Amino acid sequence: MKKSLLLLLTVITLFSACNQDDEPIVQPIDLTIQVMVDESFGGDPMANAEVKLTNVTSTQTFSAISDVDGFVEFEALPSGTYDVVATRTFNQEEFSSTFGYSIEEEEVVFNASSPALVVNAQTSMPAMMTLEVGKVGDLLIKQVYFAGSNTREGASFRDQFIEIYNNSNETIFVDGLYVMGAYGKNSTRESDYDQPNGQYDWSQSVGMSADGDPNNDYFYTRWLYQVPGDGDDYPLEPGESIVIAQSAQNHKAPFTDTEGETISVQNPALTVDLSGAEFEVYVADVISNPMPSDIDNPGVPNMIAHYIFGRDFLLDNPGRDSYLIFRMDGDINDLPTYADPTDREITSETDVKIQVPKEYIIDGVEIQRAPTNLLPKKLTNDVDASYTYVPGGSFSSQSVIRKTASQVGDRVILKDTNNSSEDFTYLEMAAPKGFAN
Ligand SMILES: [Ca+2]
Ligand SMILES: [Ca+2]
Repeated sequence: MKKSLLLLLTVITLFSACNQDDEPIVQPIDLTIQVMVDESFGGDPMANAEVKLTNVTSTQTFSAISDVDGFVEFEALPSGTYDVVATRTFNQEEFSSTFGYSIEEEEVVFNASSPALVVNAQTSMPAMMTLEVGKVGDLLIKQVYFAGSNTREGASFRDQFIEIYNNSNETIFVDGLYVMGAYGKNSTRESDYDQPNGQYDWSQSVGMSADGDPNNDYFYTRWLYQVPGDGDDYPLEPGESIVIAQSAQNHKAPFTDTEGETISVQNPALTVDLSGAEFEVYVADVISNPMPSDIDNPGVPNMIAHYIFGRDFLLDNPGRDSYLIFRMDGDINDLPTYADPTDREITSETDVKIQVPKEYIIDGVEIQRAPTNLLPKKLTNDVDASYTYVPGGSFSSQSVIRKTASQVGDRVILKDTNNSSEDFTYLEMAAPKGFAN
């Protein structure tokens, strides 16, 4: 018995030796890999990542799933060179519950690869893999200060601003971004030109020739401005924002208006310092009767005006505007324009609105005056399922602001479920670059 076992072992040894030819003897190695996520998503260990190893010589494969600390272990792995691939796939629901913002894609796949990992006794453990992903998320409307501040003690409505935030994981150039107030019916009075929801029925607009549904596939301009730049002038890092001011002045301190008068406030605590705004609207060079407070701060680039409402960048201070940001290739002036459907006789004097395709929209927020005083919605439910408002109303110094969903590393991720009653709250005192929580 003993003899035959010995013989068998000898045979195996000989067989192995022959089979291995001149290759070195392979030692089994216990390999530990830790899977991390990219810094833009916090740089933390990533659980539930699939790690797949392929031996580049034998093509033998091994795979395992990372634990809560991002670790995977492969026991008694033949030493050699391996192609290592790690992936972590999130569906929409899992992504938004993990990171706090919704995605348009069906799923997001994070990847890491190490095409030639040498696994032997000298391999340092754990071997690190960092999962990366393409751009996830986009620009968001973060804060809208439409209410303005007390007309006697504050700055009235000249201190209004909009803040736009990079909620993605990559730098975005804001050059060319359009910022728009959506036009719509601001009364509940019925007319022959309404949709069932009370909003204008644009299909009845004189000369309407749009492809698709004029009411649900397009928005119409109440005002429209565009960030200047050639495409590479205004980079915005993840977690950073731009403030677009009506007038980029420190509204807390006295300043001189275009008529040489001093503008000052009795109670600086009611208003905001917009002298550090990234952009401002200046229309005094295009319209004949600008607000006296429409001053050009030479240190702050001016927005390009495409469609002006009123005498400056006037946001409806009771809260009857809704706001959109979008991008488009080509010339905005090539888009068709239509009068609102109650306007039945079109002349050269008719105020026609630019028709903006919904497919261009990046983000939108519907504003109302109060839950007890609702107007027909201007935005479609897929852009904003509900609305937000400031409880203090006009001249209250309050702003609507997006809630913070999560923080990964230094990057604050804002909540975005395309439902502003969920995504927004308000600040008692508007705060450029501030956060809600
Ligand atoms: Ca201005
Ligand atoms: Ca300026």
